[in-house]
Amino acid sequence: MTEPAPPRGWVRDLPIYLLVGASLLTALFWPSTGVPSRSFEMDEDTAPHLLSGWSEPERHGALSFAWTVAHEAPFRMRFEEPRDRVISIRVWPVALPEGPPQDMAILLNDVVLMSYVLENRPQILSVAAPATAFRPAGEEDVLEFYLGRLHRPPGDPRSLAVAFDWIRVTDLGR
Ligand SMILES: [Ca+2]
Repeated sequence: MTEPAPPRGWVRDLPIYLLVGASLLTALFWPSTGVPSRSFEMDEDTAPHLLSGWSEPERHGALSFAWTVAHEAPFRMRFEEPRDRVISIRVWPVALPEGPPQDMAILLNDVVLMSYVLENRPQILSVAAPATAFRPAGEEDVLEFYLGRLHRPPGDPRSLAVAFDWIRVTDLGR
């Protein structure tokens, strides 16, 4: 008698389980143990990465951030090679009038990585980005944020969705 073969779906999905597990571990222990390979502080240096749908980076004391001001806000990056990575962001939504909370989806090169319902406070979100979602070496990768609601606060001519304090990308492996 031979052992029954494990379910094929389980085998097929194993890399995903491992990636998600590594992502959660990274989220739990970073920044105490991990070092992001790329860090975008959403300041003047980040401005060239902001495509449409972003405000100019601004500062409040030592804090630098940029608002998303459209339902779609693409952010361009370039890496030396595709790899499994974890993308982390620190964000907070604009204070919304009555209605549903802000929701946001994160896409990498048109692949949906995750959808979120945001809380009304600063929060750090981490998502696994598999190597297969990245473009070949040297080509531009587009990280895109879809924002559910825009709101124009009193005294501000802009319609705002979500403010970004930083975007950090951590390499996991090949
Ligand atoms: Ca910042």
